[in-house]
Amino acid sequence: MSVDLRISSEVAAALEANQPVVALESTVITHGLAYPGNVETALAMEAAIRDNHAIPATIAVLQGQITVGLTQDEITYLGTRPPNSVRKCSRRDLPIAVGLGEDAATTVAGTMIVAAMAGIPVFATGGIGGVHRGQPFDVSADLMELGRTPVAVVCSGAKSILDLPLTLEVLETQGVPIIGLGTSTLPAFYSRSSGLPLDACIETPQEAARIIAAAHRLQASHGILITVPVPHEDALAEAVAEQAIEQATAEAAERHIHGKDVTPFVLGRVVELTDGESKRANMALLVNNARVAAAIAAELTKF
Ligand code: PSU
Ligand code: MN
Repeated sequence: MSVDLRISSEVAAALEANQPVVALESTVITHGLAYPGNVETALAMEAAIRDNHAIPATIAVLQGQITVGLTQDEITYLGTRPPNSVRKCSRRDLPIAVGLGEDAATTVAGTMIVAAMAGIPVFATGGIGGVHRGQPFDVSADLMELGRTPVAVVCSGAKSILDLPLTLEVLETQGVPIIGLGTSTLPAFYSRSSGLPLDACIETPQEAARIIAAAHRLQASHGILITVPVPHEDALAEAVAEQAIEQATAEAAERHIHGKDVTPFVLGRVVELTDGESKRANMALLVNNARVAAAIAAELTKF
């Protein structure tokens, strides 16, 4: 195994014994949510996984060392770094962070690469990257990673501020099955449905495990997207979420905010415009997805 990979003894022992493990990303800690909600949510996701009889493996690069299974102190360390001081680490960033000995937070793409290296088949997060609205050539590397790395990603769809129909088109081209667990339409992150159709609708974690196991038998080289809607009690009405996103996006354009500053600005404004409801939905869906991923990982160990 790669000398650059440090797997915690707890995660290594669980993998060795074919016990369920769930990978977690770290960009949501450094770039997705603000302190202290980021650390609270990351620890709540780990607790939800343990409550469901699986072992959490939060992944990041710490001083150039790819680490699988961060400690609570390491999660708190990442969650309290000043904004923009930790590299957001997708596929192209991994050699830079490792080679230069940096701290870096792995995105969905970065986390999938490391999870596959470590032999962890199930990964839970909030939303994947995708195709940006009005900028069809700004396509997240997450979509290409899903097309080339065999990890199942449990999420609530793509970041809501993206172009969801175009995101689905790219995933189709990449050969990624998109499954709804308890839904027949693609979840819209803060709200439960985008109205867009999926490739399959299933009702149980056991069915998800059957699909993942079949992909393994087929030696599929691609990932699988398992989408789970935000819990009913924390969901925003679709019109409310959409109105806030549109207003925040328009304000970003008026203020000439662009590039990597757009997402933090828009997400922050959406929290203000929804009186914190979007933040509550975001945190709730992350913890719920962790819980569901633990159940899927447990079912998968039976194959
Ligand atoms: N979705 C969110 N918050 C986030 C992300 C997604 O609601 O912080 C992060 C994930 O780590 C995802 C990344 O992989 O953003 C995608 O970034 P980009 O579009 O730059 O590839
Ligand atoms: Mn992007």
